[in-house]
Amino acid sequence: LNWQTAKTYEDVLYYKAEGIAKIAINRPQKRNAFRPKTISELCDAFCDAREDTTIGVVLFTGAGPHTDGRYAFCSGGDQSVRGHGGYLDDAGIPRLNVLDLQRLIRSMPKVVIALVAGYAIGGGHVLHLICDLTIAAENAIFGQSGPKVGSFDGGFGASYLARVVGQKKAREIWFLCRQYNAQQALDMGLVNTVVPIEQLEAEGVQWAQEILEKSPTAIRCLKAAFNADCDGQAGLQELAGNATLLYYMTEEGKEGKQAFLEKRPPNFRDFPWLP
Ligand code: 2NE
Repeated sequence: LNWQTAKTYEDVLYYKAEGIAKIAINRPQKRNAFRPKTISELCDAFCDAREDTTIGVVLFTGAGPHTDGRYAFCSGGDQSVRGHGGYLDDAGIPRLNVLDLQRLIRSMPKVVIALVAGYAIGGGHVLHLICDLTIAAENAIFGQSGPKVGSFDGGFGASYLARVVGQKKAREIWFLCRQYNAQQALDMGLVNTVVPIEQLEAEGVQWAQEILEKSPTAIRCLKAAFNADCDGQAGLQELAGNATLLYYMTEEGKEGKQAFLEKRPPNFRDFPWLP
């Protein structure tokens, strides 16, 4: 496709072509971890795509590879700007504004397809999860990391994950923080298909073009219908966001972040497993 730049940002690339929008996180040197500014820019681009009546499908991806040759969709919140209560914006205000982005992707009446090459980890894993469809490259790696780095997503990251892969698998994913390859993700219903990395975008465009042949109103009603079944999870998301904010203020939460930044294993041994 002849992608045209739709808007220019610092952390995000945004293109449009033939009814399709392509939005990419552009921080490959950080495995596409997001800071509050990244999320504000993503929300701006997604809002623009939602408002544009010529756009029916959004491809959401991560720019790459990094100079070390490795790819990432997104590695979650940028731990280097994590402060007391959230991720600090330029004014020093702690934010968990990725929750706003989750709600936007979920509620916009257009189809959002995640194209995942490399890592989709932590809050980055939840971002692919919340998309309507996921196409994985063969090198994709999926997982949650919160209990290692002093974080959790008790909203869609827990309850919607359990809807997608089942309670047992979702608990395994969160409690053990293992990483899963593309084939394992396909086997557990976490992604729709797996393709060689060279074909990732072309496959996304192909899926988008098939969707664009369909009735916009039927598609929007179906997306709303699939969402409605899980709408209680939207309330859980807001409550869980508050719990995460409070957890980020604790010594236990801070130990996880600090360990990641110091490139050492976390030491949670001093914190009790309360009854
Ligand atoms: C993604 C992963 C597994 C990749 O590992 P590897 O070995 O391929 O790369 P490396 O060396 O860890 O990362 C490359 C560079 O990117 C930075 C690293 O620090 C490193 O920087 P340099 O040493 O080259 O300077 N980087 C990677 N991820 C980062 C991050 N999230 N924040 C800041 N810098 C990051 C490996 O990198 C990894 O495990 N990353 C962390 C994943 C993680 O725990 N994310 C946060 C989860 S919490 C969350 O996202 C969240 C939430 O739970 C609730 C609300 C909001 C957010």
